[in-house]
Amino acid sequence: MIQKISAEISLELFHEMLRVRMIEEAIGYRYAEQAMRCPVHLSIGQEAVAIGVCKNILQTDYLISNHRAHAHYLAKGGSLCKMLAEIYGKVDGCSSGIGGSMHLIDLTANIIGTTPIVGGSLPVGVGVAFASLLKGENRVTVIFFGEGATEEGVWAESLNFASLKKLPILFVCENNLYSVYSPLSVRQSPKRSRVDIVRAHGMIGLQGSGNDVEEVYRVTHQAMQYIREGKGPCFVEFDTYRFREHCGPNIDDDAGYRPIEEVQYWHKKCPLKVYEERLRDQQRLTEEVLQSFRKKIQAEIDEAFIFAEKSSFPIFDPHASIYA
Ligand SMILES: Cc1ncc(C[n+]2csc(CCOP(=O)(O)OP(=O)(O)O)c2C)c(N)n1
Ligand SMILES: [Mg+2]
Repeated sequence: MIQKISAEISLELFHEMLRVRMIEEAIGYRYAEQAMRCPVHLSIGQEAVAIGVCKNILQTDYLISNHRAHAHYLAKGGSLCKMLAEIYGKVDGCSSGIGGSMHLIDLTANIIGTTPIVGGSLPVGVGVAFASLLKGENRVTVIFFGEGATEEGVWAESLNFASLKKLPILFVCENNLYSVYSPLSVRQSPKRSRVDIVRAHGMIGLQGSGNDVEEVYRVTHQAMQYIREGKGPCFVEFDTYRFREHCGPNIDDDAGYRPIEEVQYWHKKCPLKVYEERLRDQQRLTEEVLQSFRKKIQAEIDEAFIFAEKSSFPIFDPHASIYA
């Protein structure tokens, strides 16, 4: 496993997490204007998983994700302008304005799609990887899903087929401990280890802290080496926590389904805050650099919102194909 992360990579990891955080905070802030035309599932608090994973993958690799996909899409190099236009339901959106936040596609970045059917990203990603293998491509397919997806039957079918065919897949489980309002403890036995399930299918399974971007980067690096050597699929599970409500821009700490001590514990482990402190201690990040990052990102966000607002609404044609 790689031990040292260069100053250059660490600043990039921080910058990319900050960018995703600022973009989603802007979406949250402007959601009340009611110009966004779809529900949004924000990844605020979970950025380290998307960034640490995607730092290890190439533009040519494929990505499939779920309903909570903004961070994955942005980390993989999807266009921000097109993502915001999509959320605004506009024709210049990455899915022509008819998909919304949960159906993001950017084929120029090899983001094949995102799906809100829990577990749905699994078989779609397995199919993409199988097709890629048959075509003789040398690409990895990365599949993101929440821990809720591991309660769906299709989870077992996907693991079995991926392992049987030694498909080049990185399965990424973002375990934020909740499926909507239900904690993991009322859904899965404490003895049910997802890593053990994966291993029972003859696959490699690794775990790490999803709030430590360097740990996510290192664990994923190890997994990707194995996959790129043609040894078959790999599963990684990262523990993390969402800071906003399941769906929507609000903070719902007073809703009562999550103990306040638990919320506070995870806020102390905020991936951005923790990493900013570490980089400052290591003298890799100065106040000046931080402010220049913020300024540049804010300018990009402002421009992207203007792009989304100026774009027009699509004229719905049920026979049109965005793949044409
Ligand atoms: C098959 C299916 N069942 C139920 C739902 C409703 N639903 C949408 S998101 C969600 C929670 C999924 O939890 P998890 O996979 O852990 O992802 P998270 O929202 O925590 O990121 C549920 C139950 C759905 N979209 N699809
Ligand atoms: Mg979850």
